[in-house]
Amino acid sequence: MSKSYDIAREVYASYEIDTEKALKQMDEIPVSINCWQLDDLTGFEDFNAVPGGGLAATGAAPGKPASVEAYFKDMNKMLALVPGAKKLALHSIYALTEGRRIPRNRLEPEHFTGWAEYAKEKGIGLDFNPTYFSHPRAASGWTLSSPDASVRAFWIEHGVRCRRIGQYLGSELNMPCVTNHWIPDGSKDTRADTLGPRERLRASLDSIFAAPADGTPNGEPRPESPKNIDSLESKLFGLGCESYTTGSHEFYSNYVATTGKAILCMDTGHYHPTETVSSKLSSYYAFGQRIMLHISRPVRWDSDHVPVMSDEVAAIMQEIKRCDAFGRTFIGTDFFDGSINRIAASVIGARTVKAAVLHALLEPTPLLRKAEEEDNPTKRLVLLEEFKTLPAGLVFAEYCERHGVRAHGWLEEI
Ligand code: RNT
Ligand code: ZN
Repeated sequence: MSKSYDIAREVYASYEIDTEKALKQMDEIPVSINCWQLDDLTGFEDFNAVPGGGLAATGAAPGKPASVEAYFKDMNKMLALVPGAKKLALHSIYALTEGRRIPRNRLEPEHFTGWAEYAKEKGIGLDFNPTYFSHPRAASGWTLSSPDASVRAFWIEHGVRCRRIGQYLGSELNMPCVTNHWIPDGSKDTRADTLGPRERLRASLDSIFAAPADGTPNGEPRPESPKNIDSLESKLFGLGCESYTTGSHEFYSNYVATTGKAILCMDTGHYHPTETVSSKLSSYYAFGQRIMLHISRPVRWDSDHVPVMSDEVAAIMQEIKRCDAFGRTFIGTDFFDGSINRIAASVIGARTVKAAVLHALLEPTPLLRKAEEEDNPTKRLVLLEEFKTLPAGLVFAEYCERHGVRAHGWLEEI
């Protein structure tokens, strides 16, 4: 135990906060790191692929992996530099097929056995994402809400298969896998018909979720702790899709609330610039909802920069803590920046999110509550400001050391 941690422990104790308890809680709050930062969302289907669906990874930093082997080498390095409980969020285009081209509507759990083994070896969990973009069948800009029934059928089958893969990954690792569905559908210019695509999306989702991912026949009791949890990710707009997005926040909020078949995924880059995810959370918790998060950093728009310790990232974690909702919130990252070292980018984003979680766990929330109950907003504000500069960084350094990861100077290892 370092001298600086000892000092931090004393400081927090004077605010009635037990740093040891916070460090223990960290082991139960994994951060799910998006696997696609390492290669600009290229995936293993085609090493020359560029992302579609209005997504763009910009930057020309050297070292982008050009083979599965090179990718895993980078992944090993990245995981070794992020302390503590982790998951990896995979995309279906990262299937391990030994060079065989498997159509997306033919993907099977067996194409992810390699990932399950890898995760077991590393002691981490896995989340999953169907890839409803970067594909000729998505070239029109419409997938699950397409007017073309054969296009919809193709992507419905992809969704069904991805849920089964999620179920497989969750069972193998004995930890729920969140299978997150994001679709790019929308329109560059004003639409006369905004309802049609949404009705089609609703029907497509109903088909995808019709059968339980675990293979339980419909109508039979489901296992109490399903190994696959589906989430639906909304968005405001994408490149080339500025005027209308089928899967809006309101659309998925309603789908989730009325069907109970999935949970909502909120990406911090997917709202109007003055809207915050932190301010939305408790409205979902109040209805017993669970939430999946994509922590990203929008810069003026949904730009997917590397997350930093912004007011909003700190506020999201504080809000989860204040609502006592870490148990029903899945925290993940989503960014892709090719302008800086890609491994370091992943490490920065993941460590930042973890540090924000720890910072929130160390918040002397009961003292704030007390000031509020005493109707003393002056004291509340004094405390809020004081807490911002307590030595959370020293506790995070201790967390890193206990997990065998360098607190400082880790960049030298890349
Ligand atoms: C896109 C969504 C989605 C993707 C990933 C690659 O705007 O944020 O989560 O970034 O699926
Ligand atoms: Zn996202």
